[in-house]
Amino acid sequence: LPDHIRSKVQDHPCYSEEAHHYFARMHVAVAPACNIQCNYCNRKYDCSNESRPGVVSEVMSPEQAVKKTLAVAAAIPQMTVLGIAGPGDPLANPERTFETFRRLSEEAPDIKLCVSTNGLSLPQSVDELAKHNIDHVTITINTVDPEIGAKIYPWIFWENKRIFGVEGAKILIEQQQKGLEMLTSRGILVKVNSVMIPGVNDEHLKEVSKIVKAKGAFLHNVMPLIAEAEHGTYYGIMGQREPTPLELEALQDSCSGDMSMMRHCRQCRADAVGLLGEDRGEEFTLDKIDEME
Ligand code: CLF
Ligand code: SF4
Repeated sequence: LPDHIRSKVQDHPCYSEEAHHYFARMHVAVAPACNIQCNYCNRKYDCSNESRPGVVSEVMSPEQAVKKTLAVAAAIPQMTVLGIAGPGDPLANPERTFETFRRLSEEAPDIKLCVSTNGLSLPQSVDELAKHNIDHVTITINTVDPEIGAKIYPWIFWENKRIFGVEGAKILIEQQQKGLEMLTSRGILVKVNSVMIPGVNDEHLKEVSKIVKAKGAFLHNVMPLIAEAEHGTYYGIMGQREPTPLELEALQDSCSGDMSMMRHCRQCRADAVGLLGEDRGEEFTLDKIDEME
């Protein structure tokens, strides 16, 4: 890797396989609203852009989020990255998300800032992201084909209207691709997350991988659909099956070409704290942070 990129990824547990053994990340759940509907969403729990269903995250204010970040940073020195990943879409909550980033870039300039989004509001957010020195952006891109998109996204909320089906999916896809190009042209590292949905986008994700790589994405993370009916997702209720571990691995292999594939994702919750796969969120609830003071 060139030096300027290595310095950005060497202590980021998601962007570097090596780093995830030594460095921790934390998420603050400051973003409750969302501007699209995904058929795999379990927002009752957390945004499934990245998140594993659990109990719902404790939604906090930017002020509380900063307080929590500083407390965790003091307790866990390996915590190098602060991410906002839900429980809705961070960029659908721009005041809350950017207020948190602004304060952290002032109060904790050594912590890397990271954000994960469905991409609908990305193009209009790129300037603001660059302003706060956000070097790591994840876009969840599940398709580049509006017909497939209509099977994944029943609607989007766009310019004060709900737009359904193929028409909505087309706008979402255009915004995601435009946002990706804007970020990579500014040298911001972009990771693309894709949810593998058997029979819906599994074959198609190879094409997605080629396209996002050609546009300069740094890493592609193909994650398995989580569709447990008890979490009330549309797919869960409709009996959509999840991929098997072997199917997931085969797809990751066939996407790998010469773009790096992320294979150590743990589908974290929107309030995860600690090394990947470790969740120390319970140690740092707002109540407990108040007690620490
Ligand atoms: Fe969080 Fe995501 Fe940033 Fe990482 S998680 S916002 S890039 S700091 Fe990482 Fe967790 Fe997988 Fe996400 S293991 S779900 S890829
Ligand atoms: Fe749910 Fe996230 Fe999709 Fe929004 S982007 S509908 S929160 S999975």
